[in-house]
Amino acid sequence: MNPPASLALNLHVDERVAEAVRAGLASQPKRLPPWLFYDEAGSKLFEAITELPEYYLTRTERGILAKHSADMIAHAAGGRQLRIVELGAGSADKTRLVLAAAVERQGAVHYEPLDVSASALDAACRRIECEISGVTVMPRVMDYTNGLTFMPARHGERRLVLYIGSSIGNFEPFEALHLLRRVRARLQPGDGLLLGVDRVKDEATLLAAYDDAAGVTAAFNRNLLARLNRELGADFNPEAFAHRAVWNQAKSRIEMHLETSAAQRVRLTALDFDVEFVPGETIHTENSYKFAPGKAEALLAEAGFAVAATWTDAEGWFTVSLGQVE
Ligand code: AVJ
Repeated sequence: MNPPASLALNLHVDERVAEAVRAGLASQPKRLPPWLFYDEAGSKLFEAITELPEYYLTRTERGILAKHSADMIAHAAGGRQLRIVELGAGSADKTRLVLAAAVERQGAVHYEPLDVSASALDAACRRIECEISGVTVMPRVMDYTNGLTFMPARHGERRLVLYIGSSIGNFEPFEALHLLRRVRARLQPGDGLLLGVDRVKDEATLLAAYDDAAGVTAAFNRNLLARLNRELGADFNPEAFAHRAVWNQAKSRIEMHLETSAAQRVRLTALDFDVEFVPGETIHTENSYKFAPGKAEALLAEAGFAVAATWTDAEGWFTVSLGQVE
């Protein structure tokens, strides 16, 4: 038997990546899952996106948290000590506002960030422990879309789960509901979930946020192909693919695609797999669902939460809702 191509290439292939790429590029239309964006280069590009003038999401949510985190914490705590868990913590930049409000109210707080990226968690922990005294960080590397566990809460404590940043927008509505139900199943009466979602707004604003003038989002999208070159020994020419952002009105979502103008054949050596493209063919790389007023609250209710409050910005562009277990 021949040794696997990955050995000859001296690549350490992540089976989860290999499986997702094989399935996605064999389907029609072709697709790749958005979690593949976040290798080291992709995570850096995403951080750059959050600072773009067109990408209103991060600064709008930060504004809501800056203004209302004390109120959010008071609602969630209801006179008890809070323990905070965060799903997909990433750089945990906006989380610091919530943690500072919790420390302000109760003196000290346990913070349990969960993320698939160990390097992102590491950096976030160091920053938080250095910058906010009173926060004890207990990071755990976890893919919360597969299984979800929390540290046991102490008697009399309440748990607050943070799921902010519009991360839920990457999921199909039924997947989002299942995820929130799984979170709900882990919680006790009194516990809460703080959910940040992006709202439907005028198409031009939405499109600009996913197709910025500086081309950072285009680079973020194409980095996916560069990642396959690096990790799977593929020979994509990322520049041969155009970045496309589309507003799908019927499904209330922004879609990102990569589109090739010319026919080509790409080899993924580590997978021993060839992929053919016809002119104009696309790879669907992301959905980012946008919520109509009341939709986030309806989703929380369907997942078994009582909606305690929703906070928004002056323009109603982004919302943060608190769901509680009764
Ligand atoms: C991290 C999923 C919230 O959908 O806005 C940013 C990712 N994609 N620009 C989003 C993203 C293109 C982002 N989320």
